[in-house]
Amino acid sequence: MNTQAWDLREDDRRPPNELLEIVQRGLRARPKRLPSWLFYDERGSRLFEAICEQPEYYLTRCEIALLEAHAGGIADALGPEVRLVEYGSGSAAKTRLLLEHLREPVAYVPVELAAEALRQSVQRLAGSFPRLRMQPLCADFTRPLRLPIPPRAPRRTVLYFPGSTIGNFEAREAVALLRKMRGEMGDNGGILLGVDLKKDPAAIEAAYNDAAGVTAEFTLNMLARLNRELGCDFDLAAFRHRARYNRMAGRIETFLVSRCEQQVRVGRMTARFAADEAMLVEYSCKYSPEDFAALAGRAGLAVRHAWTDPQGMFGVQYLVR
Ligand code: AVJ
Repeated sequence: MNTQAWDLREDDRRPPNELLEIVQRGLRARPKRLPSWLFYDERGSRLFEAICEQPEYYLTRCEIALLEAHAGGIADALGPEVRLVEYGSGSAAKTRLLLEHLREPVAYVPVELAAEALRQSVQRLAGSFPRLRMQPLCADFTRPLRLPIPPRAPRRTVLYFPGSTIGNFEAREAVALLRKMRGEMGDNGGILLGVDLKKDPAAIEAAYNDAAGVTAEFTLNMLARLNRELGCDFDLAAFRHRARYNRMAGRIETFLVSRCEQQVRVGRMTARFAADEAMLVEYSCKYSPEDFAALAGRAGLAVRHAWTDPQGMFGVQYLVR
């Protein structure tokens, strides 16, 4: 086991007063909404890992099945001597499958805000791929990245964005993010991206309402985080998780619903909630392969290859200029 203490590059982690401003702005909005990246403190990252193991949450299992079925073809599409930059790498469990098939990858750059998850994932991967240069970047992938200088010139830079995290962004934001990625990958680079596909709404809704209540705990953890980091006084027992599939919009919409009329202190601000008031905390957009190709087109990207898992639940697309 590699015990090197990875020197994480901390790009631009948000200072606490910026966090407070973001939260206050969200609570002043009508309807109230908070950004979904707030889920991923250390506990939130662990709860997300637990979500991935719930029987209803098909996304992770299907994406893994897809990689198991198509990793060779994906590696052929990407070509040799790739520098792989992973957006929101988390525990990077899927990355292993991909790295095992890539031919002579030059460097792996996981980009992740949760510092501890980043450190652990790199340590685990370094044990299995001793010759691969690990260059972890502790940063927010929605901001311009200062990518480290690769150990040797890669044939191409491929941005890996698995897990359907792109689904957390509304169409306009998703296009803006894809455009930013298009710049970072360079002329001959590409983006390998996972998207959750449209399917039976009941199956989608079940995935975000697991019977064990792990997703509900994950959603409520956002409030615990705000209490801890900003000194707010959210009463977690006074809110509940609600996730519904909006068929028109093709997305899961997750809310924290106030169980009663109440007020909460957020810095110097007092946020008032009516009974049953719903605060939006996450979108998880679902696409058909054609929908997603059209979205990518708006960012100046074309689908070079597309794969789906054997059950047709989840898609992976390789996008190029
Ligand atoms: C990590 C963003 C892909 O939207 O499915 C899981 C997060 N939220 N259950 C998703 C999540 C509730 C997940 N992504």
